[in-house]
Amino acid sequence: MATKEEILELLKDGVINYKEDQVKEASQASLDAGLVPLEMIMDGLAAGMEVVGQLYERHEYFVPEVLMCADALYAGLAILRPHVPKVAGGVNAQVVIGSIQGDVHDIGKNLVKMMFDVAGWDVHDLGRDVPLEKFVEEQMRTDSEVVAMSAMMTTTMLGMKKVIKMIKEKNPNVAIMLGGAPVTKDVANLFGADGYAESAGNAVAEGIRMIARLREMQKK
Ligand code: B12
Repeated sequence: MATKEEILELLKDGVINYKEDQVKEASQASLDAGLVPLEMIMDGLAAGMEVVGQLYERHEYFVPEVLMCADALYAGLAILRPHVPKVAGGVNAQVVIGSIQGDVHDIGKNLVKMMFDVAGWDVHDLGRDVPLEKFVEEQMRTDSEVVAMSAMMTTTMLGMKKVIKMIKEKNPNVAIMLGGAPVTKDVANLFGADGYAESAGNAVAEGIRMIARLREMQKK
């Protein structure tokens, strides 16, 4: 039987070289071997996508290759995701999440969504290329305390500032969190957001911190 390291390598290599069947087989093998699915997703699939990003930046890969890599990643995610256990005693909270208008990048957003989901949050996923007003409408419809937006392009991230303004005008008691490669803590502050996390791994902790602050402020 393959070791954990070998399976992680197969997942990573499968994403990098868009070998969808290899990713599917390695994903199933990791489940059969009782390995931790979240670790397979983060250290295998997402780690592979990070390398794809570097290849794209070095102009060794172009959009068609990257799309095939994304397909391979999603094939693995479909197998592993249902096996990521929910965290016991999660917070009772709702989050609206989506990739901002003009932005079709959704891999990072989907990983963040998964983390909120397994942490027991009610997640309202708007998908990708989400019109700015849709974030406002969905927040109001669901009365969610948190809105999380993802942007992967310097051009699209400007839309997040507009959404923050629109939401805060309608309802100041909403905590807004930003993320995505071009977004930094400084950018998030500048846009008037309440929170920022650089990876899916710390998004939930940031969400909980924001909710605690919000509830504290409401008591005053
Ligand atoms: C995959 C990819 C694509 C795929 C997207 C597939 C999909 N379904 O997502 C495809 C091929 C479709 C694509 C298209 C394009 N892409 Co592209 N793409 C990438 C690439 C290679 C990887 C992104 C990725 O998935 N990374 C892996 C995930 C796991 O990481 P992540 O997204 O950063 O997410 C993590 C964190 O950022 C964070 N996070 C993300 N969102 C959120 C949200 C919240 C709330 C929080 C808390 C955290 C958080 O947590 C995540 C997990 O830890 C990047 C290069 C790169 N280095 O990032 C370029 C990149 C983002 N693309 C780029 C460009 C320019 C394009 C195109 C315009 C190319 C073209 N000429 O057509 C189009 C744009 C289409 C559009 N309108 O959106 C540029 C953007 C440049 C910029 N700064 O503006 C990049 C940076 C490449 C480059 N260096 O030029 N792309």
